[in-house]
Amino acid sequence: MFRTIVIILSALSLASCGGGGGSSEPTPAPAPVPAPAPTSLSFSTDVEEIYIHNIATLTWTSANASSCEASGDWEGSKELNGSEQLTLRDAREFTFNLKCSSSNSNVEQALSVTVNSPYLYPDHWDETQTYFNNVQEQFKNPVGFHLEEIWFKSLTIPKSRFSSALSDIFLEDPEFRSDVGYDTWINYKGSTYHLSCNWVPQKYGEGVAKIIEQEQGNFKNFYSYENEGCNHPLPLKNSDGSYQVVFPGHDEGKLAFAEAPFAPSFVFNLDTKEFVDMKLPLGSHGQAIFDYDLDGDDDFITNGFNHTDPERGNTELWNCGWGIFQNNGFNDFELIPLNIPDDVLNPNRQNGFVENEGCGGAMSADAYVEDGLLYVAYGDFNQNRNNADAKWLIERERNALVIYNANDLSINEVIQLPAPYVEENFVDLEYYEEAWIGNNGKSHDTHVQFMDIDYDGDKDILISNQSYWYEKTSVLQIIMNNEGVYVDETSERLFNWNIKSGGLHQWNFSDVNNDGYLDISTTDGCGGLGAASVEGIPRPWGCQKKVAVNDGTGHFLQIIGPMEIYQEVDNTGTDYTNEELTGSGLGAVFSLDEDKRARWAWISPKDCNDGCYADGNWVLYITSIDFNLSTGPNGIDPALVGEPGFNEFYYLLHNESAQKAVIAGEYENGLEHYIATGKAEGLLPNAKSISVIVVDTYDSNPQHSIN
Ligand SMILES: [Ca+2]
Ligand SMILES: [Ca+2]
Ligand SMILES: [Ca+2]
Ligand SMILES: [Ca+2]
Repeated sequence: MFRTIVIILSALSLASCGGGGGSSEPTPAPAPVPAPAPTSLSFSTDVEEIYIHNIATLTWTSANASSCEASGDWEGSKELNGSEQLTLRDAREFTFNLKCSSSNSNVEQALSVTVNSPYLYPDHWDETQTYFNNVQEQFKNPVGFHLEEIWFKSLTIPKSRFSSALSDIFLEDPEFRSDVGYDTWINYKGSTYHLSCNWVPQKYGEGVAKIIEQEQGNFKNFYSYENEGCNHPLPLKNSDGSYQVVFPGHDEGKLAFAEAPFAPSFVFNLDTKEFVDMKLPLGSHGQAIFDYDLDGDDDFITNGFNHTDPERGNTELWNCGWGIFQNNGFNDFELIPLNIPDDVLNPNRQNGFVENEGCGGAMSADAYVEDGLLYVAYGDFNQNRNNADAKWLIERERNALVIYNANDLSINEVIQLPAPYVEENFVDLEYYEEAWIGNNGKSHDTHVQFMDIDYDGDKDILISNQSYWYEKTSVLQIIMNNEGVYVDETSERLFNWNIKSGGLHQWNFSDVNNDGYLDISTTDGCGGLGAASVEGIPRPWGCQKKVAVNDGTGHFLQIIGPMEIYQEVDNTGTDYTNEELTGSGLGAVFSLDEDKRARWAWISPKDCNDGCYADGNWVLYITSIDFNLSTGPNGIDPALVGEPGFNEFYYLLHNESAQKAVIAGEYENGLEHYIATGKAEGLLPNAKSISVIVVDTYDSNPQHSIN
């Protein structure tokens, strides 16, 4: 451009000379100084709003400039054209000024980038701490494990992330309620089914099976089936992806009428949405799903299998009470009796007793098959007391692991498990009733599950230890398998964990935060403080509705509990002694839908709270969280700040320097510590380099093993 202008100026001079015609040499006129073009600048950013620790790229192009200078939230001399990546670490509005200049003009532009914090903390620690302190004052024994602020604040999901959709339903049954019954869920053909069934204390044959179908938080259908009683829905999955949901019969309401707790069993067909009577009474207190014949179709083990006892008018005695339901298709099971060590059966009691006759028993069990052996862990285990030749000597009131030959179910080995946590660690424990002396003991061990919770390749054992006394307590006992030696590590492995809660009869394993490690969702009623009453404790506080994440090495921390789930109910009711308040409606049934979104379905009487009956009018709630749970602080995705895979619980638990720094207030959470110093120091952000993930991505259904 400049060159072109010069040439034009020269041509004008020549023309002027030609017009002179004089004798002297022409004198060139002085060239006029050209007016320089003004400086210009184009300045842009690729993002206007980001989360902290993310990068904004600034790009600029100048013209007619000899220098560029940055100011505001960046500084220094810049190239005339360029781009720069800036990692913005503070949550605020950043302003970037760029001024490009020549000798006689300049231009300045400003950009702004809004930087947000993704962190959202719960605001109810003080409230929660007050409840724990008030309850603890009443009791000699602990009310929970690791109830420190750091675990609550760093990982609890804030109440503000929950919301509920309400629907009216009608069901004319005053006994429609949760207790005593437990729940689970499955996802099937795009829908999520929340499954529950119960029996009613002191009432004969008053059970109801309840199934709520929802799709992405939208209520679709409610299926119910009045029955004599049951307490655990068992969704059995087949290798072809189909399901049948078995509701094994169980009605302890009959005990008040001096009858055994047998009740008809039934099965739900997910395609026809029909309940089908199995014509099979059971007293199924405790049971578990496993694959007995390793064919990919779920089978289950249960007690209460001896309904054909001739003393009850039946003709054939199968066994002492335990058995396996081998799944051969919809409502098609082979029933396989299973003896407890030292059981002695009597084929025909009409002919009198046989030597050593008698049955052992157990209230709960889980099983798995490996290398030709069937492993069964029994809770509230006891052996045949009449057997003078008892072969397997397990102390009274202790739980046991029994190893059978899988082909003939003969017993290979019996291993005594550590004493129930409460019996070993609590003071002044009492028996629930005399009949439990020497049998159940001072703990009621209501549920058992094998799971390799620390991902080291061997199966650990979880048992629910309850005590039904003044200090009503539910402990999830964690028994680690250390190369065949079983060790109680409960108190080291549970965090932010209330044990003054409902009876903990069931929990499910699913990967709620999508890191490949199975987490726990617990389910039970709102037993809470039992007979005790503590001023100002809201009723939902004692509900056994936890979601707890696994750090990848078998430690579990509660991230969600009843105070977050039940935000719509009246929290002011505190009367634990009023029978009316103990069980109306359906407690929150957890699910993880196919999009990995955590939801709860629950039912409450319409326009009345806590214990009333609204003439069949109920409100069905579907409570959802507004994001997918992940492994960062308070469940956020750590990728939001550029650290995918970071696990807040693992990091704080296993890196003491980080934990101390956060407790001291030097960093707002573990992730901030990691970004600031821990990463450079080589601190581990998760368990992945030290434990073996068996499945990278679980589906959203409950998992029964990690084989
Ligand atoms: Ca099977
Ligand atoms: Ca026990
Ligand atoms: Ca293990
Ligand atoms: Ca997980």
